[in-house]
Amino acid sequence: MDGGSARRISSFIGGKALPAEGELFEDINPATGEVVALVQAASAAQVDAAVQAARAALRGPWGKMTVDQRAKAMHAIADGIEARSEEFLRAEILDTGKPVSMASHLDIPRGAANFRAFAEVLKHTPGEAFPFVAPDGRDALNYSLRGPRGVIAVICPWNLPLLLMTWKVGPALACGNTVVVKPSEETPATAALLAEVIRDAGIPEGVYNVVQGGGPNAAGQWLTEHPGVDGITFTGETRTGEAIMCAAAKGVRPVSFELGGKNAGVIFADADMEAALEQAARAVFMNGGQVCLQTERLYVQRPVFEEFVAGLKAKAEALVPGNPFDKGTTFGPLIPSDHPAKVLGYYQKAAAGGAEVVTGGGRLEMPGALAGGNWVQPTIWTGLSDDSPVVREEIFGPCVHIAPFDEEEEVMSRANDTPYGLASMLWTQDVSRAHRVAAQLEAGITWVNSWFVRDLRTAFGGMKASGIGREGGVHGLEFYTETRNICVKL
Ligand code: TXE
Repeated sequence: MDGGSARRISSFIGGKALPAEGELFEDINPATGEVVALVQAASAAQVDAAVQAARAALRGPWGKMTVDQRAKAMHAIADGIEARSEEFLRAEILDTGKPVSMASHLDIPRGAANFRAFAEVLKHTPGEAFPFVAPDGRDALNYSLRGPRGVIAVICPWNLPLLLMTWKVGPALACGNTVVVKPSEETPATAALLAEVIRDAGIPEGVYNVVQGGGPNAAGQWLTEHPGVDGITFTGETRTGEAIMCAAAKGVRPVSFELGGKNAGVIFADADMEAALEQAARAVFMNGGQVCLQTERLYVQRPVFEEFVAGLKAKAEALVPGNPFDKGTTFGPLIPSDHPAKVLGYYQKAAAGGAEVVTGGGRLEMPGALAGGNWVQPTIWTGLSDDSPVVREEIFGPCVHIAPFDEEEEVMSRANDTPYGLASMLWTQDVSRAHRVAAQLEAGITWVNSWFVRDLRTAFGGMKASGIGREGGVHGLEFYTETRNICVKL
């Protein structure tokens, strides 16, 4: 097993890594259960120092850069990630246990792409200016100026650590803000590596800071409650979003949230079955089911129900769990050490609730060094009612419930009957129906005959309890910038 000996990871404040001493916590490899690093937990005073460093950097050379200069800096950061992509890959795999086949194609390249995409968005975003005649007959010019919001707190989850962190840090820096990042305590490594890349790219000290540690009564809470923070962007659980929103209420600070989901996929009988099965298998099992956009509820039209269930079962059973560094591995473990208890709890609830377990339903016993990892079986159920907790609550594991449906109207109301509204997926070869249904599904993003493809310039975020605001392209500017209105009498 390519485990690596325990190393030290620390916070990064004002251009310097803190000594890895004081309170330390363990960073665990979820594939094996081995400790891969000891992480220095930031104290309240260190969180305060990080916010002060970020504020000071706003007043320094960073605050005076032109858009073109910042865009160049964003490309330099992307170059740095690409130059050290093997290190990022290894760090991400040790923290998450995700297969190298996925991380090398998705997580690390997107880390760099997020900086490039927002550099280009900023360079090409037009301003607004309106010449008009004032009531006294004199000409006037009214225009807007966009400036950075200030110090942005970036609170990250553990499922796609580099990808989701850079999805926020990229636009924040491209807009001229400074950031204090709080990576998940489960996955601290790539935020620390990114600090080195950003320093080496010549970005002024204090622009990018990292505070390591937990959420409640720790770095996360201290950061979001800090009055020196001007805005908070967060991806994670809806209840955590509520807690952060309470913290943000003090000082009336804006938030941008992408939260939980219970995403539905709808398969009509006329779907291209092979393609639908291929993508549904990704939508359910990729990253061990730990992607916010993943499908946990599938509705399949009755004439193809049996065929679809059998097809997805075959895909689930063809997944290859194993050492994440092996190229042939296609299925990884759950990430946090306490996550199997939550997911297996739902596996038990499903069985107790009378589900038919089509495949899986328990722990996955792994050999050798992998025996101590967080492995659960890819699982498919049928036969539960729509009001079962398994069908209503976010599980965030490699599992799905499949239910049959008859009519379009019926399936839309069932798909929308959820407090969440993050993503949905729809398979049909009827173009009119595709547009009709997509427009009525209550989700921030709907994929038609596809899953997990998106142009980074489009709006991304959730409806209902799945979030507030939209990030992506120019849509993120609402949060990452402040617009000032200037009116000049000529
Ligand atoms: O998430 P949290 P957890 C879902 C998934 C999972 C559940 C719990 O269902 O089982 O959330 O996971 C920080 N103030 N998702 O507990 O709590 C925390 O330190 C400030 C969905 O890991 O949302 C971490 O950095 N920060 C999801 C981050 O919030 C706080 C991705 C995420 O932790 C805080 C991950 C506080 N009071 C889990 N409490 C998605 N939508 O992608 C926690 N944090």
